[in-house]
Amino acid sequence: MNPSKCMNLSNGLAHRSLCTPHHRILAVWALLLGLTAGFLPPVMAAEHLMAIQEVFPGTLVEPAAQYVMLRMTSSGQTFVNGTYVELQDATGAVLGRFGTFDHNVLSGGVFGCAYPGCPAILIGTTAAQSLLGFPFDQTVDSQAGRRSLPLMGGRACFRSTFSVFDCVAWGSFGGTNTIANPGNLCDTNFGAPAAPLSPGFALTRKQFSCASKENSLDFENRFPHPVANSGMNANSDGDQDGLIDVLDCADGDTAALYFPAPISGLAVTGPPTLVSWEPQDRTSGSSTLYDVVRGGLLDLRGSRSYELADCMQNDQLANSTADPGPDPPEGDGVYYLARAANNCGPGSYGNSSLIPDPRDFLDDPIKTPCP
Ligand SMILES: [Ca+2]
Ligand SMILES: [Ca+2]
Ligand SMILES: [Ca+2]
Repeated sequence: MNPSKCMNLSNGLAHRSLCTPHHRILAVWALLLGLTAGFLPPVMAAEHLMAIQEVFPGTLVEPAAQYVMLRMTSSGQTFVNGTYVELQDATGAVLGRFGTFDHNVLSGGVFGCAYPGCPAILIGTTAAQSLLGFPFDQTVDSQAGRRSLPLMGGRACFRSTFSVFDCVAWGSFGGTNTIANPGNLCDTNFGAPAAPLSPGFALTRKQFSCASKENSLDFENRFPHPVANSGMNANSDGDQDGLIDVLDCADGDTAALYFPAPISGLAVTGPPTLVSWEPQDRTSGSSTLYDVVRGGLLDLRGSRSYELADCMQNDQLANSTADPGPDPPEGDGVYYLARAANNCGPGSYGNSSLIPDPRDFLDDPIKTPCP
């Protein structure tokens, strides 16, 4: 027995134990542990070396299809059970949780891996899982107190009960974008907020530096590219227009992206009368065009249908149009409805709560005033 080995132990009890005749068995265990340690990452049972990589608020058509993708920045960050994504509103007040992990993940990656070469972890809604078409690592729908991502301004932080590991703020967030109790040795000041969340896009990390984090420089809105911990994904993009096949309405046409959504933000200003709406070319592609129909309110009230509507603009490129027509007579008014179309076909003028829906006439490919 080597007395010097005994002296290295600080605990007297352990000292006696190691210096008993069992020391040879203990020495074999130590040898095994030493060998094993050579094949495993230096940090075991960890979750703190993680960065938020994508924040996806859903699409114009499916706003409930939301996910957050985390990315390990070192190997072995698999012990996520109990960790969660916390959400704050634009003032920095805690809204609740986007979701909580109720289990660990399997893949810790290759020893020595670094961002973005280590495994991802995907947490989101079943609507997002269905939209993307492959299993997420954690679905969150039924979790108590869950909140959706605040679109215009907010902050998401990946954290455990006592430590915060990474945050991204966006849009109009005006709260404090720092953390007090970092769970790693990375930058604790995340700087200015990134761009607002935008339906159809994932707020995507384009660079990672543990020592220097700046949300406004590190993130931008790109089309989503989610990956699960196993590496499973649906990220093939046949026409290379940036929108993956499962979301692309035409996989062989770079001028068409998402199928057109119902128009939002329809407004009338004037005089002179100008009708405008939210453009969809960023989400539906360069082939996006708009139809605008116009009719009289007294006609609409009398007939309870849109069959007297006129086509005011057909297949127009701009997201606004002037109405040079005369003002309606006193006691009457003018209504406008618009839809988007792209190379995949026309979208809808929208739906009312009535059955049958009077707008079905406008959406009918044969009867519609602006074919
Ligand atoms: Ca595509
Ligand atoms: Ca396409
Ligand atoms: Ca048309």
